[in-house]
Amino acid sequence: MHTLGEFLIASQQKHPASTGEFSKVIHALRLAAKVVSHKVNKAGLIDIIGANGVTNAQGESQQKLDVYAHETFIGSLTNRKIVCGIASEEADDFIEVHNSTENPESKYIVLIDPLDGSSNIDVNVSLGTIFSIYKRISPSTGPVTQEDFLQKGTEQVAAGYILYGTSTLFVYTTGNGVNGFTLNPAIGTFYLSHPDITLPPKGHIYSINEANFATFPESIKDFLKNRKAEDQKYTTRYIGSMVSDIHRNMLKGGLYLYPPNQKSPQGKLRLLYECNPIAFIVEQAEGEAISMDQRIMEIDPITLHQRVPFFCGNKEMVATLKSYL
Ligand code: P6P
Repeated sequence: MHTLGEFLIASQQKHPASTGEFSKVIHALRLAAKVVSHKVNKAGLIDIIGANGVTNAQGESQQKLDVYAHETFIGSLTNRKIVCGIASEEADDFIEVHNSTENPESKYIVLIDPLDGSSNIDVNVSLGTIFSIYKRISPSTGPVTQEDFLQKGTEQVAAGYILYGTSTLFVYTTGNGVNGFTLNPAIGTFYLSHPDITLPPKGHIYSINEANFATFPESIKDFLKNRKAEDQKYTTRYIGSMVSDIHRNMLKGGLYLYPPNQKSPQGKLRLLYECNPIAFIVEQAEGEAISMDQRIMEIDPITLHQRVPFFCGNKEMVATLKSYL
């Protein structure tokens, strides 16, 4: 069975010109994933659960594991001097990795949500990490700039998520399909367990927080009302941890929705390190990802922590939703 390491070597061999630098970025993310997985799976036993009394860039109370995950991924990516910049949900501004001047060939930048769904930490529900990888567009002789991070989702070189669930799964795409690797914690190796993930053609699951129904746009209200019509065969599944909802919908078919509402007029999810990477993965799995009437990956980013309405899943379910928008 392919390990993630072997898969990376095989993938790299398909690109003779590659310097191996990209593989090193995935290696760094893989290592951090193992460390965070170990901590997440022990969270109940060591004093790492709960809030640390700090509020993050999103105005959300920072959980200790959030910070731990942030520091672990940042550390793993910067120690290997293979990226020139990082943006994280847990940091107000982007982080320039200073080797970018000493090591001008470090051309990749990473945007990351180190631990999504952290409100679930204390109740033992699965969590996820989401990452997005671009090539810098500013001159390699200078420091990274804001423009390096505000690229459209279509410019992504790679995107992935790590799901800390009943097992730890590392799922990613480089634009040639989506592959999933399950961690064997006994030996610390990720094995190819979900080759070429593709959404089933039909979906009957929709994932949404209907507590916000009263202030959804009318188009969304109509869509939801018709999902409940007695002849429909739909069910709702909403974990409150997007990576878990997305992963289940990828395997079983379904539609994830986070519409604008009174509490979150632009929606809650962040374009750069949540919506774009998930959109890349879902599109590579033959699904679709939109924000009201436009393709997520076509949105021109304006700010680092920008939020957008987010809908993604089966093409057939997205097409039905589009007919209401
Ligand atoms: P709500 C977690 O905070 C998150 O970013 C996603 O993982 C999740 O799907 C969503 O927010 C839950 O938000 O408003 O339904 O609690």
